[in-house]
Amino acid sequence: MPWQNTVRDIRVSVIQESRRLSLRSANGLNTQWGKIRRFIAARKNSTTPTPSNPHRESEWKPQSAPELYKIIMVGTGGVGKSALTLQFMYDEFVQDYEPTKADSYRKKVILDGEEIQVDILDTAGQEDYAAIRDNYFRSGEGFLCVFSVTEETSLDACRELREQITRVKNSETIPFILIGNKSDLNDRRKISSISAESKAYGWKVPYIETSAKTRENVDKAFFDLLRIIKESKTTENANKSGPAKKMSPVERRLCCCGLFSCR
Ligand SMILES: Nc1nc2c(ncn2[C@@H]2O[C@H](COP(=O)(O)OP(=O)(O)OP(=O)(O)O)[C@@H](O)[C@H]2O)c(=O)[nH]1
Ligand SMILES: [Mg+2]
Repeated sequence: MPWQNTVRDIRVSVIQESRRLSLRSANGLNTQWGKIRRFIAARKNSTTPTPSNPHRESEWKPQSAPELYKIIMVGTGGVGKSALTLQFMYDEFVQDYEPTKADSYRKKVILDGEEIQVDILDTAGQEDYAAIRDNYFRSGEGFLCVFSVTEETSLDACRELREQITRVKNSETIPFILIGNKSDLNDRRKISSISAESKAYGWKVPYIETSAKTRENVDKAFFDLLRIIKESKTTENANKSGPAKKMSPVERRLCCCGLFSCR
C-alpha cells in the first residue's frame, strides 16, 4: 500500500534524525565536560593563587582592608569641632565660622605601625540638630567631646552630651576624651585647666587642651582616642571569644576522635 510505505519512510527518517541529534548533543556534552575538566585541572595546578581559586586558598594572602575606627566630634556650637577636624585632616585652620549640619571625613593613618582607616563624623553643635544626635551616637566607637576654654557654658554642654552618649551606648566606659579647645586664647580663658581636669577625672576620662589654630595637641587628641578605641576593641573581642571551656574527660576523648567540638 503506497500510504503505508510513506508512513514507514517517515518513521525511518525520524529515527535516523533523532539518532543523529542525540549523537551530536552527546559529543557536544563530552566536549563541554572536557573543557570544564581541563579548566578545573588547570586551576588546581595553577601556581598563581587567585581569590576565586578555592584550591589555592592556603597560599592566597589577600590584602586585608585597614580596620575602620569611627570617631564622633561632639560639643556645643562654635567650640571648634570643625576647626579641629579640618586641622587633623588637611593641616589647615579655618578662620570663618560656618555652623555644621553634619560632615563626615575618612583618612588612612598609621597607628602604632599599623595602617587603619579613621571615619570622623563632625556633628552640629547647634541645638536645632539635637534631636538627631541619638542616631549619630549609636554608630560611634569613640568620642571627642569639645568645649572652648573661653566659654563657661560649653563645659556644661559636655556634661549633658556625655550623659546622652553613655545612655545611648549603654556604657560608662565608652572611649571618650574631654577636649578644652582654643588654648591659644589664654587671655580670654574662662575655664581653668584644673577645673576641666577634675571634671574629666570624675568621668574617668583623659583631658587634653588643644588649639585648632596653632595645631597644639591636635594629633595627640585624635591618636590618643584611636588608641583607646583599639584597646576597647581588643577587650571586646577577647570577651566575645570567652574563656576556654573546661571539658569533661568524656568530652576530651570525643574531641580527640573528632566527635565533639573542642571549642
Ligand atoms: N583662636 C581660635 N579660634 C578657633 C579655634 N578653633 C576654632 N576656632 C574658631 O571658632 C569658630 C568656630 O569654630 P568651628 O570649628 O566652626 O566650631 P564648631 O564647633 O564646628 O561649631 P558648629 O559647627 O556650629 O557646631 C571659627 O571662627 C574658628 O575659626 C582655636 O583653637 N583657636
Ligand atoms: Mg562645625
